Amino acid sequence: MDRQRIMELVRAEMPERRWRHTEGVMETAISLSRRYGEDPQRAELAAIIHDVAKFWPIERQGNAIRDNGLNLDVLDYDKELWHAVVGAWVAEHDFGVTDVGVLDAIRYHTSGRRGMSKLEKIVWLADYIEPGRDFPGVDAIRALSEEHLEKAVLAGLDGTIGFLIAKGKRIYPLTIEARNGMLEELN
Ligand code: DGI
Ligand code: FE
Ligand code: FE
Ligand code: FE
Repeated sequence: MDRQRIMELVRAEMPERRWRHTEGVMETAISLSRRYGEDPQRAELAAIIHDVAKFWPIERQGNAIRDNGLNLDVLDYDKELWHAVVGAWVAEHDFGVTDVGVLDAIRYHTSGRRGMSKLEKIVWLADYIEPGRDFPGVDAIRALSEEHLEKAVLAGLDGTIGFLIAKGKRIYPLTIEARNGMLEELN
């Protein structure tokens, strides 16, 4: 399926404000790709699709995971994690995306994981710092993102993990592993 058609279908799945977030992630992912030597078109495609399932009713997300045997372990953790693995499935099965790197960037855009590819880091970070995001500390991470990709992702993971702790929530193990992996890469 071509880029334009995918954009129309994704847009139809979400309210206008979430589409504006998606446009922000596209723009930021393209600019990070140019800076760090990734293919901007692959990053843009992952960005377009990443939140496609975010507004599906949660039962539909859970069913998609169970019925298709996708990353079943996320079912034991926060429901916010589910739309990412469902999004990768939609990308492959409804939009015909075959680039496994793009599919993984969508699949791990919420949790992260150990050993993230450059494309995965870019999409994860773009989701965190796109221009529409507004939370304490985001400007410092935007500035870091212009200096060092891994340091910026680490700061984002620290922020996410701190946020989950403050809310008393459990943390999906891949998120912890993503942070450990980033520290190892920086050593
Ligand atoms: O879909 P978005 O809002 O654009 O962003 P996202 O897909 O990165 O989702 C972030 C939300 O997921 C954020 O509110 C924190 C929540 N979350 C819940 N449990 C976990 C988690 N995020 C991570 N990385 N790891 C978790 O275990
Ligand atoms: Fe998301
Ligand atoms: Fe995120
Ligand atoms: Fe997002």
